[in-house]
Amino acid sequence: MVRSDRIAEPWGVRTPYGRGEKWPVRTDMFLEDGVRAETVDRWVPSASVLHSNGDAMDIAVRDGRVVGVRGRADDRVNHGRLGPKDLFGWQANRSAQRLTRPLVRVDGQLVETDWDTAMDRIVRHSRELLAGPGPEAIGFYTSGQLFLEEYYTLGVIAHGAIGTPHVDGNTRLCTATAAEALKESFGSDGQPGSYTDVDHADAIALYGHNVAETQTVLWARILDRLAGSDPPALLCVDPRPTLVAQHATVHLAPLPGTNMALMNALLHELIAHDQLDHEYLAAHTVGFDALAELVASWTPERAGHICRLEPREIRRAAQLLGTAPRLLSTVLQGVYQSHQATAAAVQVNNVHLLRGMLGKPGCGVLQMNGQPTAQNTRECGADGDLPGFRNYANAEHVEELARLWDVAAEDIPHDGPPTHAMQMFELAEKGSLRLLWVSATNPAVSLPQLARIRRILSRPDLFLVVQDIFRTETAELADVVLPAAAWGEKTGTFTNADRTVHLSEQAVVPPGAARADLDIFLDYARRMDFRDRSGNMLPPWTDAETAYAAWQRCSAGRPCDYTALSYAKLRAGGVQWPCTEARPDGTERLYTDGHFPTEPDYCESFGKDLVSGAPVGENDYRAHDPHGRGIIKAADYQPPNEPPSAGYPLVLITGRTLYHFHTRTKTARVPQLQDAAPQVWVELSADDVAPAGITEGDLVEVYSARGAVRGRARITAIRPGVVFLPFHYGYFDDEGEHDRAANELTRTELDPASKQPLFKTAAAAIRRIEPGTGPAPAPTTTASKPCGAAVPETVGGPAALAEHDLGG
Ligand SMILES: Nc1nc2c(c(=O)[nH]1)N[C@H]1C(S)=C(S)[C@@H](COP(=O)(O)OP(=O)(O)OC[C@H]3O[C@@H](n4cnc5c(=O)[nH]c(N)nc54)[C@H](O)[C@@H]3O)O[C@H]1N2
Ligand SMILES: Nc1nc2c(c(=O)[nH]1)N[C@H]1C(S)=C(S)[C@@H](COP(=O)(O)OP(=O)(O)OC[C@H]3O[C@@H](n4cnc5c(=O)[nH]c(N)nc54)[C@H](O)[C@@H]3O)O[C@H]1N2
Ligand SMILES: [Mo]
Repeated sequence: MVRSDRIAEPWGVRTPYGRGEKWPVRTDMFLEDGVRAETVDRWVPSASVLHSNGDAMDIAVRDGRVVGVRGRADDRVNHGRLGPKDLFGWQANRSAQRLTRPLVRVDGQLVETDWDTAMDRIVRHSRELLAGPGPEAIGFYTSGQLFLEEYYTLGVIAHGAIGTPHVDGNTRLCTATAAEALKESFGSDGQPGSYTDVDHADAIALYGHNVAETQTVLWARILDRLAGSDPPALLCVDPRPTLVAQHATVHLAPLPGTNMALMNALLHELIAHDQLDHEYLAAHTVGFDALAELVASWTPERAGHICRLEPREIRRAAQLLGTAPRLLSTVLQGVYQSHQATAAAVQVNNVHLLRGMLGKPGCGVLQMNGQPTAQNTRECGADGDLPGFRNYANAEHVEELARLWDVAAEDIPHDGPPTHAMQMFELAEKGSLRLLWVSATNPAVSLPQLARIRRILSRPDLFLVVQDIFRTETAELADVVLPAAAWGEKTGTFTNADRTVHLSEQAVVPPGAARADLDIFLDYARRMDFRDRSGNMLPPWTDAETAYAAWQRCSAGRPCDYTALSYAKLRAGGVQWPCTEARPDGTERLYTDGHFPTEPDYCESFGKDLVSGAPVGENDYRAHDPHGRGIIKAADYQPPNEPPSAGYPLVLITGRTLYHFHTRTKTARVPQLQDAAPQVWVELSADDVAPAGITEGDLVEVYSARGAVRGRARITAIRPGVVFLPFHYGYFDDEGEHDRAANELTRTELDPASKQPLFKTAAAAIRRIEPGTGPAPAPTTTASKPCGAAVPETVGGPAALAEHDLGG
């Protein structure tokens, strides 16, 4: 056992390996002071819920309390490794600020109450609305952080029992574009690739994906390849100097919002140099000619002018993509939350279709997820889509669900695309959505244009239910607050970004009267007395394992088939879906035979126009039946709708830092993590601060047409003309001030196809408020690394010492 400061060294020690070798084991562990592995009572299998990587771990329990975590050496995802949030994050569960009793609003104040009182209020309101305006007055806004069993239960309640079309997850803000891009190209959601592609790749291209900070263990895997023999070449497309950029063979820092121009130029180059797999194209794809025609004029010169990149750098990037024998690509928020999100994400799929690089070791596409359980929100229909990747526009798919749930097909809303999150807020703004039930998400900090969101959530005619583990900014606006059990206090499964399913079992009891989200949803269904056509309770299940069994039946025959994946099997470690009798050990890579789920009777979606977002009709789709081939879809570049201007000369982007998770309800309550990034900061380039006389640590104001945020300036190697704000800082621990949440500045604009908000392209300006008294409170170990000024290194000290064991 060796100990190291995992705040100072977030990725831990290197364990180099060569191409095609097995990634060595390194078991990481962090236990509370005074506890040793030998003195732990029980180890309970689970996986991380602070990102999408699915790092498997055992929860250490002593005297009925969580006292630490240890990575699982035998799990396919992490081979024992854990990141800083995995190692330290569990401490939030034990915070004295956990919600322990339901709250209801009485005379304007939230007061503690019992479950009967709180649930009765919700039931009374639901009944009134169902009897009056009807199901469409009720909406559910959920998460990417609950468990599969909870989403499926919520999905059945919303789609099957109530029959409202208004159900979505915060996955709309997160990976709606990933899902849409996979449907557009391959006919269904579902990640083609696998993390093991990192072990085989000759080149890895990362588009708007700061993997070093957002999936630290996946980055450790890449770092270990880079340290071994035959390291892969890296292409990084990101306007910030992330660690990925620093390790890249080619780093392109395009002007935010111009991904589509760049992608078309890269495709142009592949075609111009005939770096194509003609056999694969002919046998397994449709749509090549239209793409070739569209990108013909997209020379590196033309794109370079728009992206403000050197044409020769674009050529180098294309050369890297075009010559790699095995190419792995990853895509995340720099694409999904930027202008032309779906269109650009689809072009990454196109690179792989053109080069025939799918379904083979080292040749994956990872249209990444962000949240730990976002895949399940999508699979189970809690994002509005129908469960099991069923197609709302396919009558037989709707019938199939109606049979499974024993309800009438016409009672399952399927007239058009599901209501997306921002549309639900708009309906509430207009007064037609009257009950909004928010579970495991904090929209008062995470949605764009917060002043508007606060107004909507505060409307007297909106009955707001908030189900959370803490009293968040959103909870403060609620009519009823329900205290939920957290990870470690309840049982359920979830699926990471490479389709690996983990079981997370209850390790300890929840605090006070807090209850598992599953139990809360089922309690609501019972109190509402929802019934199926035969008069049985709907949903009929009673606990996590029976909910899971029902889900297995729902998934049967669909791309995300879980039928042979029992809890018992999952206790041994993560397994990738589909997992069926024919494939009892799961499936490492999809589409190994070049066959895609694009048949009209089977596909999840008939697709959309990438530019307008208009759905393609069934007849149109059938007329161009792809017959199981991959669909190459082209799109032209369009300039962003809010380009920099004289008044707002900078492009504002927002995102994450390594040490915090989202709105910090958990990570602000973990000393090691909070101390590493205690306050908001503003990342600026030296070129942009010089005229304003701003230096490191000065208090500056960033303002847009929507609002203003104040923070300390951090001067970095970010591309000139761009300002970056971390979006983590709400106001629950900041005396109610509204001047530090990035979303005060962002716009309500959505990608036309995925309806994902564009958190990464707005115009802004800066001004200096007052001189600083020291450096900005930003980490030095990450993309916020300072350039120029002498700033003390970010360290965690003795409290952040964690152990690792290379023994295996
Ligand atoms: N530490 C930590 N890890 C997390 C999370 C967290 O909160 N903290 N959240 C999890 C979740 S839910 C998610 S969705 C993921 C997100 O993970 P990432 O997508 O990796 O994180 P972001 O910081 O949102 O954005 C990534 C990068 O996009 C770049 N970018 C901005 N605009 C553009 C553009 O127009 N084009 C290009 N090419 N790049 C651009 C930014 O500079 C930024 O470095 O992280 C997951 N992991
Ligand atoms: N400007 C800007 N805005 C963004 C982004 C960005 O990059 N820039 N990224 C977007 C993305 S990708 C995402 S994913 C969202 C995230 O936005 P949110 O979902 O709002 O962020 P979280 O802080 O993760 O909120 C999750 C909530 O669930 C609670 N919770 C945790 N576990 C449980 C549980 O088991 N049960 C219940 N009931 N509650 C639980 C937490 O306490 C917390 O309040 O933000 C989006 N907003
Ligand atoms: Mo996300």
